[in-house]
Amino acid sequence: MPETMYSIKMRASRAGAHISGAERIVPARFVGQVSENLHARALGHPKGIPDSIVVTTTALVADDIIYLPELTVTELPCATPSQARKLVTDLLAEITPHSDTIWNYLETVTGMRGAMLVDAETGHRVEPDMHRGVRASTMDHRSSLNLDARAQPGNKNYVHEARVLAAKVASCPHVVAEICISDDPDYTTGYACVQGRYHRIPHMKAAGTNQGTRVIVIDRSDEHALTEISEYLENQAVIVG
Ligand code: WAQ
Ligand code: MG
Repeated sequence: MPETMYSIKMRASRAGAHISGAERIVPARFVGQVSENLHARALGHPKGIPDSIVVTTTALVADDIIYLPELTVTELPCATPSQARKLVTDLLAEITPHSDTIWNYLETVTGMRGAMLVDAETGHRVEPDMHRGVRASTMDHRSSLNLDARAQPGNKNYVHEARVLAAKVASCPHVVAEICISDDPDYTTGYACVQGRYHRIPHMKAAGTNQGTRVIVIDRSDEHALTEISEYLENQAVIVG
């Protein structure tokens, strides 16, 4: 019998405020080691020491897992946040008249566990829970399937994790774009993924601030769009790579 795959989700908080979260999908034999690594990661996060770390481990049905290729990445030259603003708003202009409103969300909203959902047609935020946002979950990179669990570091691999999340979000029905700025104070490279094209953008924010967030721009014309998006992003198991 093939080995059962498990989804492992970690979230860490202090006094109810989100500090960090992570998602993995690994075969049964790696569950123990990966849980340990996720605890180490929660305890070592630059945003502070958590008073709660929740790790949830759930078995997956093999046939329910979707396998996606990596997105093609273009790195755009960018030296300052104001250049980033121009790059991002120009890219978004392809899909919405509200690119300035969206940049404003990116610069002012922070501290969410998940992403904002923004209606491309109105520029309004439409996520059901404005405090939490919608969280993409149940996903991992293919390299997790054959890792030597002892060699896996507890640290966050920003590039890998962002690519996995962006590939899952880009494959979600009704999604037209996603823009991301890390809330980790020293990670200033972000991205804008528009219609499946991933643009990596350095210096999206000034170093040293906790400001960071994600916006997912959606086409809401289908009446079921919001529920389908939340269901897919949170629960559909996806392995990328
Ligand atoms: N689902 C939805 N939104 C999320 C998720 C998730 N699983 N994880 C984080 N967010 C939101 C949340 O509001 C965070 O505050 C914000 O995104 C930033 O998350 O090529 O590290 O994990 O080098 O800090 C980009 C790397 C790294 C680009 C982004 O984001 C590259 C990063 P962070
Ligand atoms: Mg972060």
